[in-house]
Amino acid sequence: MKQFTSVADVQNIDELLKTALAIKADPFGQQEVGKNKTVGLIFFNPSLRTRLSSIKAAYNLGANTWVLNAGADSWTLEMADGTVMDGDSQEHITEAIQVMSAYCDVLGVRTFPKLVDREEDYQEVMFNKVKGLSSVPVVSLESATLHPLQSFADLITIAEKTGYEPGKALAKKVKVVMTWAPHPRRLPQAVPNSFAEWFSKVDWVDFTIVQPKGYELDPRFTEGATIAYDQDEALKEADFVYAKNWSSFENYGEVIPQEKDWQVTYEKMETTNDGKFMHCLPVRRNVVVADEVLDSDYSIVIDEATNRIYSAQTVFHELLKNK
Ligand code: SN0
Repeated sequence: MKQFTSVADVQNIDELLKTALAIKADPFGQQEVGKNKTVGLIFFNPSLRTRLSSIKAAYNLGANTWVLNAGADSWTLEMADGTVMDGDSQEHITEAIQVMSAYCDVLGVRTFPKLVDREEDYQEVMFNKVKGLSSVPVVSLESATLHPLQSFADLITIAEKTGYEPGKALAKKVKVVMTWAPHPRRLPQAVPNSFAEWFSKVDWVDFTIVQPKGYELDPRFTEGATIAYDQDEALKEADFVYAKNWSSFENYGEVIPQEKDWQVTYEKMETTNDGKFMHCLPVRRNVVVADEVLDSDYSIVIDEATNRIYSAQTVFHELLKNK
């Protein structure tokens, strides 16, 4: 693995999953890999799980870390080329990234979309700029359109809960349903794009995306998935219910008012195959999902968040092992 920006950087998903399960079983067993190595983490946007799980992952590997909240605890960075910097921006991204990548062996970067210009977001202008300037391998800590560390943690979680062992087929495919859910703000498509991109490639999963009309994701990420519009129908017999809000891809960044309530309720979970409720967090209680679900045995959101450590640790392991 040369970088980790999408599932396309993974040669073999099953092999990576196998490595993750082995690392989780013996989390401090690979400390030679991280010895004298530094993982740098740059956040252009807020984070709780990604930041802390990445730090923990690096420590487990014997590596050290630094974290920079760009703009908040650094100089204000200028992104545009060719500007006359006589305003508020104090340092250009060109120097900043070259310098920061000199201070680490792997560089994690988080950038959110602006949700204004679809082309700009989907071309990953900001993320690619950082990647182009970095002298070390880059890891996505969520970019404008993808969140691969989250999807990989979701895969580890689903594998654990079903008892899937890499290389060994299950007796029956696992039914995973990703459902759109309401939210008061306009959110990125990164988490659902990435989940769709990963799970469309997992051959032991039967993968459905259910959403209101107008919320179809970019078809480049959903190829192979079953696309549905009736939530009650889709949730029937689901083994995993993966809830997430996202804004419209077609009417870019917009929110389309809904007549039906798409919140995941206890009643809806009861129609599943004793399904497990998943969400990447942070989650808006009683908007996206009812308290009764989150506080019940249906919910595995904490297991999912815990596996963020092992998804990051596996990725850092793969990027550092040959350095
Ligand atoms: C982000 C998103 O991409 O949807 C990060 C998820 C890992 N979520 C939010 O921005 C939620 C913020 C809110 O207002 O609830």
